[in-house]
Amino acid sequence: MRKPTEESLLAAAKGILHKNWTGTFTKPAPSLYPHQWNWDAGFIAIGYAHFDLDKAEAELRHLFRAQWKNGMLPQIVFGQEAGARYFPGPDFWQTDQAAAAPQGVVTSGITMPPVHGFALWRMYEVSADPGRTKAFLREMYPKVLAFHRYLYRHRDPNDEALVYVRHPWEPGTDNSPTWDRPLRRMKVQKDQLPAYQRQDLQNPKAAAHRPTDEDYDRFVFLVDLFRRNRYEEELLDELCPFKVQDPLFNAILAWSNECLIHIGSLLGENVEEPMHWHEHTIHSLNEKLWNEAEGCYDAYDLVAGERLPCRTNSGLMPLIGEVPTQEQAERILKKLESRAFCGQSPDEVYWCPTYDLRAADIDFEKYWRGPVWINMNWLLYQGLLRYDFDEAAERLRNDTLALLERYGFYEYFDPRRHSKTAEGFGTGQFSWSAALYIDLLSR
Ligand code: 9WN
Repeated sequence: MRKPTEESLLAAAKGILHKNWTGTFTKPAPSLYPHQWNWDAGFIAIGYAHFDLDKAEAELRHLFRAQWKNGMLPQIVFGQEAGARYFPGPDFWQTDQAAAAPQGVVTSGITMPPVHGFALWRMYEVSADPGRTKAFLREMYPKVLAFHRYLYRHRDPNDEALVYVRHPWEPGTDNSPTWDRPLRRMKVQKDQLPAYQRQDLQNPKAAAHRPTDEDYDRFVFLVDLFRRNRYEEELLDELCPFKVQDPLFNAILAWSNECLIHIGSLLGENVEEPMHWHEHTIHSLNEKLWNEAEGCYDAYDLVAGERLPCRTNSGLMPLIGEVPTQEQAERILKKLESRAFCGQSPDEVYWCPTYDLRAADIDFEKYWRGPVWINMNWLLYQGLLRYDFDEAAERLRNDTLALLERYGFYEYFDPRRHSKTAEGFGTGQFSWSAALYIDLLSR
């Protein structure tokens, strides 16, 4: 039985998705993010699958219609909304220069985490009409395979089955402290940067928490490098000064590989290819990124050839793909239950802060540098369930629902439970917060 507050929040969550629906896709939020974003679309489709299969399918169809000829699935698919303001827009990306760009649709020129395999499988699990959803899986399966193929072909130069991100927008955790070191290493001369104007500072509730101008200079520097090289994969691989193997991105890949195996098997396909990826990615995550002293996974900087100690909750995420052994998973649980993510007392914070609470530069309000994000909680929850860490999973679910009940469907949240100034931050009416609430409530 749902509580009355849950019933009304459920209605509000559906209302947000309805409001952000443009007729062809769902915006992440009413004005800050006026186009379609890649991993948002996956989370949003999971929410819709509970009550509107038409929209769940339309969401992913719209995204995959923008897939590049080389399989790359873009971070942003630009919509046509009048007055939509976002930087960088199509004029800045200039992806029409790219031989691999699709016709008739305008996109950015980088990618995002491959959530679509598990999003499709979750859609199938909750679908009220499995026959219909199976037909949809048949339509999407080759497209998702093509995307994974792109990642293994173009983002894994050492054949490790660990793929790299080439821009902090690719892992989705744009402002994570894990990127500080590789970003600072990049020499960017302001007078050689193209002129640009940020649009993300106009939202008063988000402005103070967004990445700094120095970070944006680096974000822009990278995009400029990509467009000057017409998005040619070999050139970008050679020239890009930011190439990081992220445990979150690779954990998502591992889980989606596994779901591709489920989907392919359901459809009677030969699943050797995803099986091969699956095995190798899991092996390499453990061989290369596991940090035995810390009990979590690190990132790896391919340009500097060094490990990037990961103090964010991305380092716990390989749980989702059942990457760690039982013993490693128990170390991860211990980490989650330690001061790193709990603070001094068990009820000090809502789980799960994105950054180690003991870090000198933790910031409870800044974008990806401390606040709780609902998609990260949703992922971690799946991971805990996989290892039967039921108590921790239940706490994480309760904390997530409590945050949404207390503050509404914001983009991210101050984790401090007893702070009088704590709030929900970023944009309100955030689609994936609403969509994943719907999914979490159904458990
Ligand atoms: C850049 C849309 C996206 C999310 C990302 C989140 C934020 C964009 C931005 O918004 O990133 O992609 O302008 O900061 O960090 O995870 O997909 O919701």
